[in-house]
Amino acid sequence: MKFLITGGAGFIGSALIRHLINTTTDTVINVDSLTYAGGLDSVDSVADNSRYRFFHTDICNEAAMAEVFATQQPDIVVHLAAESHVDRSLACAKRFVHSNVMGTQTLLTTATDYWQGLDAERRDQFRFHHISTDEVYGDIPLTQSAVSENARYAPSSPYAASKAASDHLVNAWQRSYGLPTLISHSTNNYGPYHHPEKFIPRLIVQALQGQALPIYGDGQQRRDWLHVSDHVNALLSVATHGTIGKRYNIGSGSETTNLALAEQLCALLEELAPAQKKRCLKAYRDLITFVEDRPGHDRRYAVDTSKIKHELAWQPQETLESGLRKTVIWYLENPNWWENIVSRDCGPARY
Ligand code: TDX
Repeated sequence: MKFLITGGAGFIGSALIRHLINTTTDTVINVDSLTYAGGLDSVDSVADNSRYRFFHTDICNEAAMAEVFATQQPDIVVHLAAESHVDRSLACAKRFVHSNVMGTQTLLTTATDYWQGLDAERRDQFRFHHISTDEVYGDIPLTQSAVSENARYAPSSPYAASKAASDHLVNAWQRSYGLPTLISHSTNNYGPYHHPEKFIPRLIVQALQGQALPIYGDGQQRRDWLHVSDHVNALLSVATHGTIGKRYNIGSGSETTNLALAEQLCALLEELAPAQKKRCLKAYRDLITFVEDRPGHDRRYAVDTSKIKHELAWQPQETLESGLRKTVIWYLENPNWWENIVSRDCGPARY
């Protein structure tokens, strides 16, 4: 099978590519525009494989995308390319609308043109899997149970609104043109090659540098954390066995507050790289610093994952403890990767 993966130099896309090249016989076409958040070092280990191809292409470039479809003839598109950091969307929403909304529309248009030209058998087998987020459902009060795929959309941030808009486009292309689409809504991911602007890698990297660990507001916001390897398995199940036109929630069920997570990370770091040995003046825990809250900050995300578990027999393999431990070890063993990123100017990450 030939996978066309957009955003394959990003955090989740690169994990998917490493998995496909290392554990299957599938071919991977990686399309990425290499923004500040993407780097080919995350796919270095598979770059020489004959089943891997890279195109330095922006999904907003219709002619270039049409060319990729025509020459590469993919069977499955997994659309991960997106601006993804909520704080950046608050600082500059335009980029998010451009990449996430216009980019998805362009990709849908080129994919549909290509799909309509396939022979009947290949047209039947073709899939367009769009990767969405649990953030499209908005804030889920503590008194409410986890939401199913039937919950109404109520995005809070410009990022979440841009993802919601792109989901609507995907559904419209399915309904209007019959494009065989699927959508999945994952909870917060974490794992190797995660850009240090995001919460977990930011805390690890800043702790190791003896810097303050910023907790927005009171730190009582709740997130469900999914190891990226579990997400990769889930999205392959959806892309290859999901029902056309359906949406699937993906999550681990490890809901925790940001403050509790920060404390858990500090404890792991003390065990694996004691602060005193790293010549930090303080214990990692003492670096925790409450800072101004994020505007419109959602207090809680919580998705009901019964559908993917029952229909596609998917289960997460990592617990939060096992996944965090592996992640901390990865950051300890790969300082060159994150030092290179933190030394670069990626522009303002906060509003
Ligand atoms: O320094 C920080 N301090 C802090 O308290 C940062 C960066 C974050 N936070 C809080 C905000 C959130 O409540 O931690 C939580 C997680 O923050 P992020 O890592 O920025 O993730 P979040 O805003 O929850 O969104 C993420 O999950 C859903 C991804 O960035 C999205 O792309 C994904 O769709």
